[in-house]
Amino acid sequence: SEFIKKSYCRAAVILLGLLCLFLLIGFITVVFLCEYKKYVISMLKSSQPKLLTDCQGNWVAFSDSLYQVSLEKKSWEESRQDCLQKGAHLMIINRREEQNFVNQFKKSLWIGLTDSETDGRWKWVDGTRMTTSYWNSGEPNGGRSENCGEVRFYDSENSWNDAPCSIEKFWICEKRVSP
Ligand code: MMA
Ligand code: CA
Repeated sequence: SEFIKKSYCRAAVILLGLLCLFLLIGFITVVFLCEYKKYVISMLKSSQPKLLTDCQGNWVAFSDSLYQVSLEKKSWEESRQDCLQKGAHLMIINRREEQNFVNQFKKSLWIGLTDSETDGRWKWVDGTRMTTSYWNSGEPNGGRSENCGEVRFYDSENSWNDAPCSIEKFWICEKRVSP
């Protein structure tokens, strides 16, 4: 019976040992998963400001507005939509300084100018009529087939061209800052 007692004791010790081992493995797993979760959350948090600056980036300040030249090409209408989504609008050129500013990008760019409603009656995307213009010589020449305005002959102050609205081009958004 002394032998049986010893055997039970040994079995109990082994069982307890195994139980402890399983508990330890479980504990380590839980701690590891919790720490891993904390790590992932901290990574997400620390990368957020970077993402935000990237999303809001590429805006250039000039006078009372911010301007953003696109990184891809789209039709005039899709460009207009992109600016609206960003709380902005396709660039509206009211002053000579703005005209010289946009030419400095040395890029063909859609601006917020169209005569889609009535041929020859050029309007800005805010609904105002175009009064001062910077058409290149011979432009606008597209009649009913070129109803959207672009900056194209940027080496000349008079850089505007009328082009077919469906053509995919880079574009420039404008966000008015104050008044
Ligand atoms: C292209 C087109 C027109 C523009 C002329 C100027 C050939 O057509 O962009 O809109 O008026 O070039 O040469
Ligand atoms: Ca033209």
